[in-house]
Amino acid sequence: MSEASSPSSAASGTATPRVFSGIQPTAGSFHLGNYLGALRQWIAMQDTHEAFYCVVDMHAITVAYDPAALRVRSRVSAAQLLAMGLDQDRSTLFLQSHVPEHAELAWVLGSLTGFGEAGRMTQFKDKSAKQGTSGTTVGLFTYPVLQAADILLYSPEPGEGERDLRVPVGEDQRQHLELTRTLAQRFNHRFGDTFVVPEAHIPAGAAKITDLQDPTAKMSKSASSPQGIVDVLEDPGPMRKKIMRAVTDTGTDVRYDEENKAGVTNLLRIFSALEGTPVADLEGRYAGTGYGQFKKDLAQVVLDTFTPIRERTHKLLADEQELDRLLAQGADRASQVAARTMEIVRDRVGFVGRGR
Ligand code: ATP
Ligand code: LTN
Repeated sequence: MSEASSPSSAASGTATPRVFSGIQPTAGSFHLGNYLGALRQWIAMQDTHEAFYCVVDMHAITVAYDPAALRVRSRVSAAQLLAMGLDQDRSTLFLQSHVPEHAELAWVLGSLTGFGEAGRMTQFKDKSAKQGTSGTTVGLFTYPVLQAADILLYSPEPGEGERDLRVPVGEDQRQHLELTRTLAQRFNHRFGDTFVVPEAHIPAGAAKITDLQDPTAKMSKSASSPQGIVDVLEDPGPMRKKIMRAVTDTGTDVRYDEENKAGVTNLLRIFSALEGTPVADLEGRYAGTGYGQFKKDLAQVVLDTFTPIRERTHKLLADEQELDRLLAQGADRASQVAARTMEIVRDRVGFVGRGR
């Protein structure tokens, strides 16, 4: 029988459905794909869930990077999330490296992960191909195990109320979420019921926003060309230009057709998600007007969404001390949950408790 009981449901002691998600601070700004695929869901879910959101700086060091840039980007990432509406009073936002239990649980889960199983992760295959053999690190290989640890540390308590752990992410993270679920089940099977098996929360319409210049590829911080990506923090002029110059297709009708009209379809998805208007209504509104008016209006909708976020981000960054104070507050709250989970995990896997 275990010496410790189960992880408590956060500091409050109540059983509320939990949400956990993370994002890497790998660029100077988040982009439209991040916003629609994941971050907008983060904001909405803080009102219905007990929410933990993490800027995963430890994941960001698995590829070549510059330490000074990482420090800047971690703060810029946190500031953007707050500017988008994350509220430290309604959710918990923190930096991964402030809570060392993430690395500790990753070690335990890594010892339950098959080498071949980790080798099948498509994101690893893509990223290692880009880095080349000499640039591919063991950290990049075990990246999904650290991601599993991020999530499972915030697993709510067994046997008490609703045990629900949701992870809002874009479509590209589905395979990592599957691995996380497998590892939770494997741990539970081997050591007794400890972790909730988490559910991916993938938005229906906007799970994959594509590159404005190559509408068959994902809009991506690392892979898209500057013209293909709309940054949240981008100035209005270039932002408008990029949308006006987005690749469309031959023909003139604004019609949703993934196969033959990938460019227009991507723009329709963006428009629909940002304005909250069904795609069919947009098709009706722009019937016969051509692409020009459609893109002009879309550019305005994008600007209206991101301008206030950009302005708030700059304000937050102007007071670094206050931003760091908010992040310390988040780390304190996350640490309480993470420490409790690790206490149970250490016990279950057979480590001797430290005497007092
Ligand atoms: P990288 O190119 O460095 O892998 P990225 O641009 O793909 O970065 P991530 O940091 O990997 O962005 O993703 C952050 C979140 O945004 C994830 O939940 C991911 O699923 C989501 N996301 C990223 N790109 C898109 C996209 N084009 N459409 C929808 N969601 C996306
Ligand atoms: N791998 C993810 C980022 C990430 C994450 C997480 C997402 C790290 N840890 C935990 C959800 C939950 C990505 O590349 N977007």
